[in-house]
Amino acid sequence: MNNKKLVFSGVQPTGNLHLGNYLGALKNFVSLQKEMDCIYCVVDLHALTVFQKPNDLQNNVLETVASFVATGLDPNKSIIFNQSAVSGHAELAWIFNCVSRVGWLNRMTQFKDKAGSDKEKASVGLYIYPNLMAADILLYKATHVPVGADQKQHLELSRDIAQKFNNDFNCKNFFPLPEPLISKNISRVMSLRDATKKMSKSEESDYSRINLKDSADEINKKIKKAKSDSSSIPDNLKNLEKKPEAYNLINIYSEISKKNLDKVLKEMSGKEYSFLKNKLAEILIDEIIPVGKEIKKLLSDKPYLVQILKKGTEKANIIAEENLKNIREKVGLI
Ligand code: AQP
Repeated sequence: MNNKKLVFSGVQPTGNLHLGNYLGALKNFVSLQKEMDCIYCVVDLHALTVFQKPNDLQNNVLETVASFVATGLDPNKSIIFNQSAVSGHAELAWIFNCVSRVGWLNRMTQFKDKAGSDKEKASVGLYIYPNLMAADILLYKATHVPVGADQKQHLELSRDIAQKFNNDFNCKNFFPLPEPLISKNISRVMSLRDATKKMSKSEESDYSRINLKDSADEINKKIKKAKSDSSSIPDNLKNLEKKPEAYNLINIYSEISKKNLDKVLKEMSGKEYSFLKNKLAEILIDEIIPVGKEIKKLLSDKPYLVQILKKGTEKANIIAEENLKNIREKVGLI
């Protein structure tokens, strides 16, 4: 077996990227680029699982590429492309639809969350989305997948599919079992309005998230309005954990300021939440505003972004076609 480490991850072009995508995924992508070969994909086929207006989808694909580059991904080092441009993703997803089991998909909590109370009305695509995600990763035989904690279950399913394929077609170690790379400090950034839910692009209220393109004024307002607590900041983690909204804000502060939680609690204990919010807004503005400016600058040169996708697609296709040739052979397709 080829033991070379290869990173693959994807981001859906479903709207403005936010602080959750930034801390849970993009920052990780950038640091991995220094150590390993990386493939980063704008997963437009995944976006279709929930209806997208065609024009919005096109703009969001380019905006996602701009966000990748603005946060530090280098298109000359990493392969950056959009999923639909490499048809192998859809082909392998079909093969995996036939390997994966209904019982496995029935356990996926994200489908339950996204489909809501009326599952009958959800698209079939939304239900089988994790099989396509397995195809995205395994088409390149990727070994490591940086994701937020919300994707851990889907990644476990990718491992199950890889394992079953290797067993069914009697080809031990053909597909690697991909490992999740989940940020240790902040794996899940929660909504600023309801800390039981993750920060998300599709959440109705814009006040629930900090978008990478927000102005300093918007960041200030959103942090000031973020749900917190009327008592003062506790001096220990155990008490903080009982207050999920406050915990989320402190966690974000800790991650951006690069101070561990104990240190932050020492600095903040006994103070009002307004003190934390002022400090948090300040460091978020310092961190996010330059990224937002760069995204806007890149978006003013769409041909450059299209060119990044074109070059990335060419590179991705070469690896995909080579692997697909072997996959078709294993399965018995002529
Ligand atoms: N709140 C979050 N905290 C930490 N990581 C997160 N990610 C997403 N939200 C958070 C990580 O970002 C990467 C890209 O995610 P995605 O955009 O492809 O899909 P998603 O997880 O479904 O993100 P959203 O914002 O919730 O999008 P919508 O609303 O369109 O479904 C992934 O690695 C994810 O873990």
